[in-house]
This record gives sequence, C-alpha cells and structure tokens, in this order.
Amino acid sequence: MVTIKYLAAFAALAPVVLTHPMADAATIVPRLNSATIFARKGTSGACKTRPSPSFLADVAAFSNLEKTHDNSTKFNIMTADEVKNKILNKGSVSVLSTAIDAVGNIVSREIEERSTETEEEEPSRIEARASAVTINTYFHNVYKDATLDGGYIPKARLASQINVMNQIYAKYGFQFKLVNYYYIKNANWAVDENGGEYQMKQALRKGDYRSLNIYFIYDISGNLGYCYYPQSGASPGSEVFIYDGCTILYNTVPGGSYVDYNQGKTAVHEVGHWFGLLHTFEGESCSGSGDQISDTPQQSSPTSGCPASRNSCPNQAGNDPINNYMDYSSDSCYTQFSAGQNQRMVNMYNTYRR
Ligand SMILES: [Ca+2]
Ligand SMILES: [Zn+2]
Repeated sequence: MVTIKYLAAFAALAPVVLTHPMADAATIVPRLNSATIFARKGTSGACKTRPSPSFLADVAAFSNLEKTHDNSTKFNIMTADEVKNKILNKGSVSVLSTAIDAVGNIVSREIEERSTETEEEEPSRIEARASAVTINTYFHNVYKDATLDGGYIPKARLASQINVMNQIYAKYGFQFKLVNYYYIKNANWAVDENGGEYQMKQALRKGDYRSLNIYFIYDISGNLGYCYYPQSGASPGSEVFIYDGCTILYNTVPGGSYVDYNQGKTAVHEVGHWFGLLHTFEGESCSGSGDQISDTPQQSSPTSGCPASRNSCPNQAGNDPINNYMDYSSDSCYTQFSAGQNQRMVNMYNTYRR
C-alpha cells in the first residue's frame, strides 16, 4: 500500500529526471537560483529559498523508504550500495518499477534480518557504520582587509570552529579533519552579492566531492550562510562540483562579533545541508511532507531566537523542534539532530559522497 504511494510520487517527479538528466547542473548555473541556495537568516525573515524539484525527488525516495519500513523513529537499515542502486535506477519508468520492486524486497529482507535484533542495538549499528567517516575539510577565509571588522578570522577562531563541528557531529558519526586553511584578501569575493562566487570557488576549491570546503566571507546579503545539497553528476571540474561547499558569515565563528550567532553553529547548520538535510520547517505548512523526516514535528515557520517553546502546528503532534540544528533558532538554542536526520545524513553521504 505504501509502495503504491511511493510509486505515484516518484512517477510524478520522474519526468524531471527523464527529460533532463543534468537538471541539477542546469538549475545551478544562475548562482542565485533559489532552488539550490539555502540561507539561514539571523532575524525572523522568511526563508526565500527552496530545494530544486529534482533534489526533492531524491529526498522523497529516501523518505518513503523510511516510512515504508516503519512509521516510528526506528532506523531504516539499507546498505550504501542499496541506496546508491536505488538512486541510479531511477532513470526510466521501466527500470523504476524494477527498482521499487527491488526496494520492497530489500525492506522486507531487512525487516526479517532485524527481527532477531533488539531495538537497542540499532542506533549503535548506525553509529558504527558512520563512525569511520572522517571528512577532509578546507577552510577559506576571504576577507576585505586584515582586521576583525574586515572579515579576517584569527587562526585560533578557525581552530575553535572545527572543534565545535567535531564536538557536535561526533555523536552523529562524522568527524572533520582540517587538512588546510587559507587566507585570501579579496574585497570582491568577500561580498557574496558581488557575484564572484563561481570565480572564487574555481580558484579556491580543494579536494574531491567527499571533501568539505567552507568559505568564510565578509557579507552574504544579510544571511548567515548557505550551502549546496549533495547530488549526482558532481564530476571534478563540473559546475556541481565547483559550487559544492558552504559559504558562511565570518563573524559567526566562535568568538565572532555576531551576537547570539557566534558559537560556530551556523557552520553546523550549513553542513547539515551539505549532508542533505532540509530545514525542519521545509514547505512552511502544517500539512505535506515537510522535511521528510519522520521524527521531527511538523513546523510551519522558522523559529527566531530561542523561545521556551513554540508550536506552529497546534493540530499536529509535538512542539516545534526549536533545538534542532536545521531550524533557524539562535546558536544557544541548537542542541540536536534527530535520529531520523542522522539516518538521512548517513544514507545521503553514502549515496553521493562516499
Ligand atoms: Ca518532519
Ligand atoms: Zn539552512
């Protein structure tokens, strides 16, 4: 029954994939295409950005598999190869139905395998799989002038930033190795709205698609940051590959001057996007699929600041996940990813970036 829903949802979205296999790359070309940019605002401004239809189709595939398996927050146990196979097989309708059949079989088989396990074993199994993941990371500080007010970040603060990322992501199975960091004085690139993003990244991007590049710059038109979701077609030198990475406001690093947003958690939020996570208020509605994570409550608008509690969808279960890194709360409010988000990060990383 759920499989039928999955099939219908996927069939409706399939033409995007079928008619233009490189749709993701095409939609990325105008850098300001809102379909591929994600912003976390420091104020209560509405999110002006949305994921591309093709990325949502990918997310839907992950999401429906989880819900096919179980409506609770239990982990869906798929191997990376199974997930990858599912994604690669979506190219045509005939193959698609085969893939869905295969997915159904996979889920059934996994349920049988899991029937001998205790529930307590599942999280550790996920963590064990993810714990080996160390992500080569490159920091680029692009500043206007070498002062604290000109976008320059002292070395000690860059070190604090990578430490915050590692402390927070450790329990979700990811670590970041700061391979190198670079200081670039460029007043043009330091201001995002000047439009130099692609040129900057062509010049600066390091590593492969598994590597994380973070550009700490002077100004992002009032936003704290943005990042790119993982996707296929990211061959080295391609536009998808060049654009990949996170751009973050320089004074959000630990010790920075941005009050309420200077514990380095903007980077944690943006890297969540890099792993494939949507905002918890995605869709900004009390109905619909939201962030397509089953254990984050439905949320119709972003949180601002750090309220004691908030409930934007009173008729849906649960209060807003104000402590979730993928909301818009202030840094002190951020304390967690959900188990479902953790699963999604692992699955998407294994599918696109492994
Ligand atoms: Ca949710
Ligand atoms: Zn965001």
